[in-house]
Amino acid sequence: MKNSLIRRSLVATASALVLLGAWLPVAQAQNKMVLRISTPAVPDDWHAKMWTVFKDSLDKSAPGEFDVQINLNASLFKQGTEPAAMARGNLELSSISAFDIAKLVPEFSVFTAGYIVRDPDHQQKVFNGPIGTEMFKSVVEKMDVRPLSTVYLGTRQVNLREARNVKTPADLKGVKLRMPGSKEWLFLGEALGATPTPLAFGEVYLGLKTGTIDGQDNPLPTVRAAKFYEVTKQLVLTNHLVDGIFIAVSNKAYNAMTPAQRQKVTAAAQAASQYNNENRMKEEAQIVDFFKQQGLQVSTPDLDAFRKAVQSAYQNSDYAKVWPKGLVERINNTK
Ligand code: KDO
Repeated sequence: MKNSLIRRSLVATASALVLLGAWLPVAQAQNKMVLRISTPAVPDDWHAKMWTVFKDSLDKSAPGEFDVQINLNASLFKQGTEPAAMARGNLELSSISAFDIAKLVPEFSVFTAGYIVRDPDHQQKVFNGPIGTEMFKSVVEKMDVRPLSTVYLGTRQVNLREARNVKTPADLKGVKLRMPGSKEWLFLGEALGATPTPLAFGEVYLGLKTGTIDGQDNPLPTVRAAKFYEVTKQLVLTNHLVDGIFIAVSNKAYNAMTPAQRQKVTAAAQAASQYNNENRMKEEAQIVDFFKQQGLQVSTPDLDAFRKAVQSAYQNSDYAKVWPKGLVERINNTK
């Protein structure tokens, strides 16, 4: 009788311990704030690798507090749908482009215009100064997401399937130039003189290979990382857009963080951008030789002709009508 009582209580204690053991890790995981990240970037590109820097930085500064989940290749959300997913509460972080922002904050289209931002240093000064502060305030209010840092995506160049003599925008007439699928992007392609064709980033390689498009535009480190050089013959160094993306967190996630966590997440985003920016600039400075070795023709067009045509296309467009008075001058005067 006594023995069976002892046995029963031992069994009960053991099962309680087993239950507790199974439950504890769940509880710990539940206490961690999940930060889902989605980006179309390919693993070998700097703005994909930077997310590992973000994760490592947070794991160090806030051990056990966040569960950072990185999803590359647009495997979680389609390119361009990330801001809406963040606003709905289905995604916590992403890198959003000026083109994504311009859809909801029209004056942001100034940063989708070719030949406005001069170089990566100018870009950082503009976004880390008063212009960035004002513009990001509108983003927080109108998009329900908060930009945390500015990532230099690189300087966009034209990359063609078949080589041709391109000196001025007129030489791109009829060229089916792939652009990401929004009207702001298509306008840029048109301003360059081409026939813009919308296509998601993940479909560009095949489009170039099969000839459904004649070319695409992207910064050179991306042309390497996504292997577009395998299916194209020419790079035309138009330097038409010093492109930026912004590491952004949903307001919902940000508001759920403690002040200390917000500060750590912001610091991690800044470390990630810095890693990207330094490596990308270093690579851009020496990457042309790589393409030459791969057999690509690398040509420099008449940059003044491109600059004049693109700037006048924007100045005469509806986009420019919503740019606050004096903004372009303020951007130009940022040194
Ligand atoms: C592209 O689709 O060409 C683009 O460069 C647009 C950027 O805004 C960004 O989405 C980028 O693709 C992806 O991150 C893939 O590099």
